[in-house]
Amino acid sequence: SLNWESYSDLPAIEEFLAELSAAYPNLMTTTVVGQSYEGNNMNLVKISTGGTGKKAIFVDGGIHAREWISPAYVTWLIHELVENYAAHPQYVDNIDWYIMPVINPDGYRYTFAANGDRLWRKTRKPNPGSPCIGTDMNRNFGFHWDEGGSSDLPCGDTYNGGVAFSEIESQIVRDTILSVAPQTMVYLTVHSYGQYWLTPWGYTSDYPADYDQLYDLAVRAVDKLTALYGTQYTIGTSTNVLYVASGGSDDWAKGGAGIPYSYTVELRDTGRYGFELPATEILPNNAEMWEAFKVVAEDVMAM
Ligand code: 0X9
Ligand code: ZN
Repeated sequence: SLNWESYSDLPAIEEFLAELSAAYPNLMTTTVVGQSYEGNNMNLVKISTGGTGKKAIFVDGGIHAREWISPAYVTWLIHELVENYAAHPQYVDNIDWYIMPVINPDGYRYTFAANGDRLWRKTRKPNPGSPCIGTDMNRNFGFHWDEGGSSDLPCGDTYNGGVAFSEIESQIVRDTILSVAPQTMVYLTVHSYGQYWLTPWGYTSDYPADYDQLYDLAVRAVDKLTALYGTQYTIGTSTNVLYVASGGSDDWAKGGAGIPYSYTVELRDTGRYGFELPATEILPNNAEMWEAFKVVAEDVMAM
């Protein structure tokens, strides 16, 4: 198992998923839903006690390679739901969880490689006619794609890919979400850093028609998070509290896939260490974020 006292590379995460699904076959299934550009597995974890017609929560992590605390939290979430199932069975008995811990596996591997780049963000597919590699998957989703806050230049760190869903990894996430969208009430995409709980939209400063509901759940979730250690999170639409950025997976999950509650969570910290968050903060980060996720799960159980 992982210990969350240090950051885990991609092979360690895959070994963790394989071991846990083998040990708890009645709770957890790991499926390879496709391969990345470089041939790494795109893993989908389903945590469920079976049955039909249950509401679902979809969680992904690692869309931005350098945001190591994201897979560290998402893998810990899997551990908490499965290995601590008996402490709170209601969260798995009543909800199907679909979790993709590392949706940009090529980039994630590159941030761990000796000849790589710790601060790499994008995918690793070469761009024809350019010396620069990679696309920002969080500018590559096809809802109001390329309507601001993304780069049309392959060398940009927020390169939108030239066309929506140019990246195989974005396509696989899109198709995986669509396959479970009818039952899915909440989409949570886990990033760092900044301590934000963000709602759509990221492509416009307009508010979604149901913003009051999105905001209400976010406030109650963040209240519980803050109650644990006092960590503050800022809540609001991506455009209004952060910046315009179109082509995000959160906007597409809501506007394209029709998932009503879609959030981007930006984990610790607020910039002291940024993407290079010390590993000693993994467990406290995870404990406080779990407080928020429980509020979300309780709401889904009542939907
Ligand atoms: O810019 C991003 O993709 C996210 N911030 S990060 O520092 N992790 O890169 C924020 C995305 C918010 N959602 C949308 N703009 N749709
Ligand atoms: Zn990010």
